[in-house]
Amino acid sequence: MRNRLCLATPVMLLALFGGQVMAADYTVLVNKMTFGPLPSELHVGDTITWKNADIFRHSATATDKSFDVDLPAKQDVVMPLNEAGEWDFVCKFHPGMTGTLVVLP
Ligand SMILES: [Cu+2]
Repeated sequence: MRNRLCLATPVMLLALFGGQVMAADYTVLVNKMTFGPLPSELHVGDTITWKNADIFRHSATATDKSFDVDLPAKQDVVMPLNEAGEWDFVCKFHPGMTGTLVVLP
């Protein structure tokens, strides 16, 4: 029992604090025609759940067209982060809605 604990602890710590070891899901609230704050520590393998609380359809569309996520009214849409990079994005229906997505390796 004691040996098993000694082995398990470093693995658990790595999983908890390694950042890149465990994928995480982050929720970004889209509300009142605004994208909520994006997490600062997004990594490849994580997912974003866009939660559109508005009665309007929105989108999260990269200005370089790398991604284009449709966000129907009152729905959640999951977006996997498959690539590291930095993208400015906009709602294609409401060009005043903007944000920047930064994904670390
Ligand atoms: Cu919109």
